[in-house]
Amino acid sequence: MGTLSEISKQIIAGDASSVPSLTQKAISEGLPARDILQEGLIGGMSVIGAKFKAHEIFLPDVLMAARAMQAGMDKLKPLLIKEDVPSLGKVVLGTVRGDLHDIGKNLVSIMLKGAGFEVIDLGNDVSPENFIDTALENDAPVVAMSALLTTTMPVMGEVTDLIRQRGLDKKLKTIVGGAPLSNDAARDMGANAYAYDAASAVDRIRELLSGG
Ligand code: B1M
Repeated sequence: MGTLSEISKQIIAGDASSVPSLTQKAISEGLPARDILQEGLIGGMSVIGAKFKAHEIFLPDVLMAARAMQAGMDKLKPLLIKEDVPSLGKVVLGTVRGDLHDIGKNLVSIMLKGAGFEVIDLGNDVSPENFIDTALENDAPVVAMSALLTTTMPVMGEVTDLIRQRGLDKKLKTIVGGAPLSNDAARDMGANAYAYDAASAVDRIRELLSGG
């Protein structure tokens, strides 16, 4: 079995002790970081999502897989983040109120930092006020929000509404992402941009800051 398949297998098994060493092995074999991420780590987590949906596994299994995935991402992080690049601008990032899913958000953070953005990561379960106040306090022009639940997605609309109510829509731009989102949903909730994955979040934020 190839190293990437082995990584997926151990994510599915929720083995946080073997995933870091396997990720290191894949790095040493010269495999590109993006392939390790996409085929190894995200590949395993997709299987977990499908099994959970089909009631073949339960929440503790998902949690163990999430820990294993995070452990692998920690190994990969130095390869995705370049040090000493001039800052392209500040981005306030978080998973919205009521939502504890943070793996995708952490990936967005890694990709943004890798591209040279300064990221103020508020973690998960972030209130609309916290997103906006943090952006203002830090003079950050972009609020980037992640949601993984259909029930928490509307909180993103609360943030865009509040930005407009406070007359901040010229100053603050919003970008949304996460599994239940789409271009249409993003437009309906008044967000300035939608990104399907972490890599395209970088491109969309670049466009937002260049006025695109
Ligand atoms: Co939960 N969960 N979960 N979960 N979980 C999902 C999301 C679910 C689809 C599973 C399923 O039923 N198949 C389902 C949601 C259904 C729905 O709303 N439609 C679900 C559910 C129901 C729940 C609970 C309600 C379960 C319960 O308690 N009964 C509960 C909710 C807790 C809460 O948040 N209040 C819950 C809990 C959990 C755990 C805590 C156990 C764990 C999260 C651990 C953690 O994050 N630290 C967990 C996990 C791991 C998942 C699945 C299996 C995997 C999510 C993940 O990390 N994927 C997920 C099923 C699935 O997605 N297939 C599921 C890997 C990650 C890299 O992908 O986060 O999608 P993702 O990020 C992607 C893109 O979406 C995008 O970029 C990334 C790729 O590059 N992206 C952005 C994300 N944010 C972005 C922001 C951007 C741009 C792109 O710009 C700002």
